[in-house]
Amino acid sequence: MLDNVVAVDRTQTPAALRFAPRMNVALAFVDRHLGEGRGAKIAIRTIREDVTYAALAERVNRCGNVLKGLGLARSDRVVMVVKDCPAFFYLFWGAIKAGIVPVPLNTLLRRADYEFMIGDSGCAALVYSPEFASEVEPALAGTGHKPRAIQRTEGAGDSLDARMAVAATTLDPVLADPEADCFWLYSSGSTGRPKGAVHLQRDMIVTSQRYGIEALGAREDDVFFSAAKLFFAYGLGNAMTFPLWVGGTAVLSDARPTPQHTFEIIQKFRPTLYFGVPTLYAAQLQALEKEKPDLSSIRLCVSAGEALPADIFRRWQAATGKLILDGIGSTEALHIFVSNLADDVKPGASGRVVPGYRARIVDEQGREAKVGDSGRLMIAGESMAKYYWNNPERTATTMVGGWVDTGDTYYRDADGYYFYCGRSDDMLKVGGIWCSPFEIEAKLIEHPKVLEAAIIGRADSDGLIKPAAYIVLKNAGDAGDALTAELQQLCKRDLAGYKFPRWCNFVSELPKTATGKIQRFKLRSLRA
Ligand code: 3UK
Repeated sequence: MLDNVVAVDRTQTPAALRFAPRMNVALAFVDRHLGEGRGAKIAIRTIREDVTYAALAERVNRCGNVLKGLGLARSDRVVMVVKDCPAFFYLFWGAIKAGIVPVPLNTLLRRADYEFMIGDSGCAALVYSPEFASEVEPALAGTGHKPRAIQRTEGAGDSLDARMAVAATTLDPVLADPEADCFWLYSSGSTGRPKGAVHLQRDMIVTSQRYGIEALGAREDDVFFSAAKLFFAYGLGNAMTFPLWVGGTAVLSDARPTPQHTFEIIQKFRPTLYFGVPTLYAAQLQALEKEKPDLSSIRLCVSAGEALPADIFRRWQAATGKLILDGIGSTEALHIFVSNLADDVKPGASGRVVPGYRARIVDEQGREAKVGDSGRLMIAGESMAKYYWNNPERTATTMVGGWVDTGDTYYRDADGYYFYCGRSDDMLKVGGIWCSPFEIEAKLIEHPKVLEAAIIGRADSDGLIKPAAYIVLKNAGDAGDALTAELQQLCKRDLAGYKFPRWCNFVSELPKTATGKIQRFKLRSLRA
């Protein structure tokens, strides 16, 4: 038993996981390392500091005590808008150890998004990095729900940092059922209204064991660097739960993951496992034409968030000699459930089912699709979110009889490889992050010259999807580059940075159904 939390029986394949009936998952990810002699080992590295496992465990306790001191109690939510830094770990695990539910939010969002999530979560506390004050503070002012406690992580005056410095260093774990609610992650829906996926105590153990160890082969001597940030389920696994599960080292950077910056981090910290998204691999490939960074520390690269085009896989292998393992994961599943493996790669495919998960492809009638026939990908396993907070309708349509509907269209070949064909809804993935067409359309029609707008995904020169707009103007004569720039500026001002339309096509009308619904699929079949 690892710290009275879980027993991993490796005599079976996949290894059998047996959870204690009363447990706290923070013990298995944080405190366990002290008992296993890793106190002096470095758990987290950043440009500013190294944090040992002993320091991590103590600061997690301090942080849990700060949250309790702020009046938070069992099952209260603490919303986190926190950059990739050690405080993210302290808050997340400190909350969990104290029985409080952490809810990390995407730090690239804007005030209207935060306003909704603060209200929807009914959070008792909100903690944010000072860098995000200009979006978070107006959101707080605008929402009807007022969290009891509001704290900046650091900076002058009252802060989490200052409170941690004077907090007690020990904390009794609040024990819970392995299937008790533990943390949430918000995921954007096709209507634009985000859904809080509620994850359970056991879920991070399942993903760390199934994908982290058994599929990826993560080990104690690995150094993990994820260009995808911690707020994203992908980054949370890559840069926090996997390293802490194997007793490895996580490298964190709060900077924007540009090619130059990621190369700098890789050269400075020499990670062995590197996690990116297709858009970044494409940008890095372009940068590699001019510079030759030393990437020799890396033994495997991973890609997820959106499909990795086979061409990027091949060019990366030619330029760096490294494999990129593409795998599909989701917020609901918490991490990757269909993946390529180091000794089993099929470029252009998402790979095969990760042991411990089950996948089905079903047709419109819910019948199993034949090999080669496309259908909806459904997934089951022990790390699935139990429900969406405050959203029984979406829970009922997405989580059906133990299966989670991914909303993706896939086919499977005779060898069990899964191939991505697109979304079953109109949602886009831009740089691996959800993007709702409705949200961009709603912003565009705020412009006084715009009558109607439709957003679809269009592949750029690397085969990666970006938003493209079809716009009907009140006065067709206004069309032109100046208006395109103005509309892009409007979106950049009010929406998360990756959501602006890269192309604006001015048209005289939009294809619609008899009931007036925009037929985005018809626009998708047009040529750019
Ligand atoms: C799409 C992919 C093709 C697909 C995620 C790894 O992306 C993650 O979670 P999200 O909830 O989005 C899930 C949706 O994204 N997708 C993700 N990976 C791939 N499509 N090929 C891929 N390799 O539409 C899926 O339904 O944001 C990824 C680990 C954890 C995650 N949460």
